[in-house]
Amino acid sequence: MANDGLSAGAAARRLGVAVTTLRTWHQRYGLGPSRHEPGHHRRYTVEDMVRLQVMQRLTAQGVAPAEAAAWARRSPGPEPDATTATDAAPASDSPAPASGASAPPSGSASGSSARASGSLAPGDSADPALRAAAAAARESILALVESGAMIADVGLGDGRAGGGQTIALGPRVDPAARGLARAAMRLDGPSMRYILESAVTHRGVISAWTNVMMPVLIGIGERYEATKRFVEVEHLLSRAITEALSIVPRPPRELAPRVLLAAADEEQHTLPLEALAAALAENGVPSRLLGARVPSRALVDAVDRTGPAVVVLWSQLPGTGNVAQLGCLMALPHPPLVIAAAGPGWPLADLPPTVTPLSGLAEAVRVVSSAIA
Ligand code: B12
Repeated sequence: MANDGLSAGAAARRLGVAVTTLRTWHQRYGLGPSRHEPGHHRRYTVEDMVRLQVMQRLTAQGVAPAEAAAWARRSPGPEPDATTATDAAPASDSPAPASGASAPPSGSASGSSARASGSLAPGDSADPALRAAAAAARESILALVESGAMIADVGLGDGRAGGGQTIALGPRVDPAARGLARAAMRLDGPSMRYILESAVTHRGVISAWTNVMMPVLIGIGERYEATKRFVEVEHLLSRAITEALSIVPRPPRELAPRVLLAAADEEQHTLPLEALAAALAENGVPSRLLGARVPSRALVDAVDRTGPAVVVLWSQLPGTGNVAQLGCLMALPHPPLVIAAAGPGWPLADLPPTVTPLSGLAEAVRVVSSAIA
């Protein structure tokens, strides 16, 4: 950005929003261009652009515009003289935005800024001051959203947005889960992925699954049950969760998987197994995930061919928790060391004593990891 700032049109293009949106943000929320020279239109400075990016990011996440604007106005900006006070070309050593009260703990957002979407001007390498400011703003936002502080502070817990199309979540649910639920109801895939990937990256799989993914899945399940609607939300959310869990780096190829994960015959629910595979990977434990609806014959063949020490069979629905399928594994000449029945579909009272019931993700990671240790 030239030192004299950007016109409204140029600012809008950089942000990827309409000029009318910028005008609205200016008139209603005071996020206007601050550089003014007599006889010329006002221009957007670097600080203005950083604020606009905060505004854009937060509104995309479902934060009400007035609340997003309040955050944007408080967002850290470059030192005042970095861009506006001198006529010298913006130097690459222009100060990065000062750490304000809302600055993230240092290093808390590292590693995921590359994935954070909504950058100010992707590829705009000619503008170091703006790039530095934007990067710092992104880090701040990421850390705040991730910590839940931002969404909590702006009072997202009231379920107002979305015209009543909300997913009911408990009163003490994690703020990131609220953001996810809102994004899900808006069918806003990019925001869902942003929230989910942030959670997985910064909190780890078990916490992301338990505190962010599960409440929203359970909420959308209840919503579906009550209305027989929102299948599209459930599908997009499932997809986003699958994608977010897949970003966890898998252990090196040389480490042969000794854990087999499969959904029971006719069982289409696989997300808990995907969470288990990702959480195991985080612990350095590789696994083979066969996926949905694995018939007994296929399961037995896979065990025969790969000789796993642990098999985890998932049943979500009572109709798929068929103990006979576990029996097929137990009857093998070389049965796996641990045969685990996971999920609410299994009739716990009828499980053979040699089958290990698993009731939670953290427990499953512990049992599986220690079985192959
Ligand atoms: C996503 C989803 C789908 C997706 C699955 C996508 C995928 N890739 O997995 C799709 C669209 C395919 C789907 C299909 C169907 N679904 Co569905 N689905 C869900 C939803 C929203 C989440 C499922 C999930 O991942 N649950 C896991 C966690 C989030 O929930 P949980 O099981 O209650 O968690 C408990 C335990 O499992 C345990 N736990 C949690 N995580 C982990 C992890 C491990 C490793 C372990 C050991 C334990 C554990 O802790 C929790 C506390 O006890 C649920 C809602 C729900 N409450 O589960 C409905 C739900 C399971 N589905 C339901 C239904 C009815 C169906 C369909 C029959 C719909 C239809 N008409 O076609 C089909 C079933 C097809 C089939 N034969 O399997 C009902 C089941 C009702 C019932 N009990 O019979 C539910 C409960 C929704 C509802 N409230 O009505 N579904």
